[in-house]
Amino acid sequence: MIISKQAKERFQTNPAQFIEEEIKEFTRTGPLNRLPFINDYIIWDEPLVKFADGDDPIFSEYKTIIASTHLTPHEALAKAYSKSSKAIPAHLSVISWILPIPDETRKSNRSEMLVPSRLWSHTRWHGEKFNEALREHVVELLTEMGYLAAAPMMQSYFKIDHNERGAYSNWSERHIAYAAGHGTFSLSDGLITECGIAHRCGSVVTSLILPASPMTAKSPYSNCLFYVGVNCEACIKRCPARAISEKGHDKKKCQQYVRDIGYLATLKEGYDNDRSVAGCGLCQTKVPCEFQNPTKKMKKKTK
Ligand code: B12
Ligand code: SF4
Ligand code: SF4
Repeated sequence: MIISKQAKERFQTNPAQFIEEEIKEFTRTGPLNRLPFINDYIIWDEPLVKFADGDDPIFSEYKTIIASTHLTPHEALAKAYSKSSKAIPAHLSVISWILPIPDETRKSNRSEMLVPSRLWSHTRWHGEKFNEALREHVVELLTEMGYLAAAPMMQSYFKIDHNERGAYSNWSERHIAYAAGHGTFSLSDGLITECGIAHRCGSVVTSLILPASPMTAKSPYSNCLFYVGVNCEACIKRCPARAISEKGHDKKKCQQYVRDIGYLATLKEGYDNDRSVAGCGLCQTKVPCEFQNPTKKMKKKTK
């Protein structure tokens, strides 16, 4: 990667602004953010970008909340460079982005009752390929600038395990996004951000020090209507697998359903993806949290 003199100057003047602009530019212009077989349809809207302090105690808390195997930013970066945690800089930052799903894709999924729409499914398959390219781009950019950087989800050590509740990984992108102040969890498990729940997310750990974004959420669930006392059960009704109830999200039921419809989707015309990753996301569309933080409206009404 060749970085121009002007880009280096922009980086030195304001690294945080530079990183945010680069992520947005890569999304705006990246060929992988388009579906050439659907008139260059754009997969992702403009990303939201935030930063977490690598020393935030929440990362150690995840060892209890998620699993002891969940990596802290220090562990994730050290492992990527095959070094001990002590051998890498003491202070780190985590860059976290949200890739919002555009209106047309969301609308197409709203009318579905069993299998995700073709566009939604392409978001899961082709969209994640773009997300991978974005992770690689950010890592390359930072290493070219002389910093250590790694995208834990792209590392060979990234893994998904299972416990009695279902699947969990050693680098949960949603928990990283929560730490960066992007939003909160919900009854359906999805992360409700300022652009809603219909999105995918990604992250990179770096030795570049960036200003931590403020954490505005009052609690880990405060953007979900159900948890702020509103009788919202829209996601419960939307889930064809009955995987969501007032007790929360049953990951095992959800995973089984997603696997089954992956197969069904490959039988439908135009779903050109691996059958295990056709997606579903019916609980993320035709719901009040689809493209906004629904509790914001409430706050306005009660003012
Ligand atoms: C394994 C996996 C699955 C599994 C399990 C999902 C799950 N809930 O973990 C299955 C196959 C079911 C699945 C399904 C889907 N997935 Co998936 N999946 C993953 C993967 C690879 C790992 C998730 C992980 O590590 N979870 C860790 C466990 C522990 O999380 P959890 O059980 O939800 O955690 C709860 C507790 O920790 C709780 N909690 C309890 N106490 C406390 C206290 C505090 C302080 C906090 C913060 C939290 C907390 O909060 C959480 C929510 O309830 C990630 C990619 C990644 N690397 O992150 C994508 C990911 C989670 N999937 C994603 C998506 C989009 C989907 C689907 C919509 C399918 C699709 N693409 O159409 C469905 C939606 C399911 C749902 N309702 O959430 C997105 C989610 C984005 C979003 N909008 O929220 C991710 C992040 C991929 C990405 N790169 O964007 N997925
Ligand atoms: S549909 Fe309602 S209850 Fe379900 S996650 Fe969204 S706001 Fe929460
Ligand atoms: S992704 Fe599909 S199966 Fe899983 S909880 Fe949402 S609607 Fe239900």
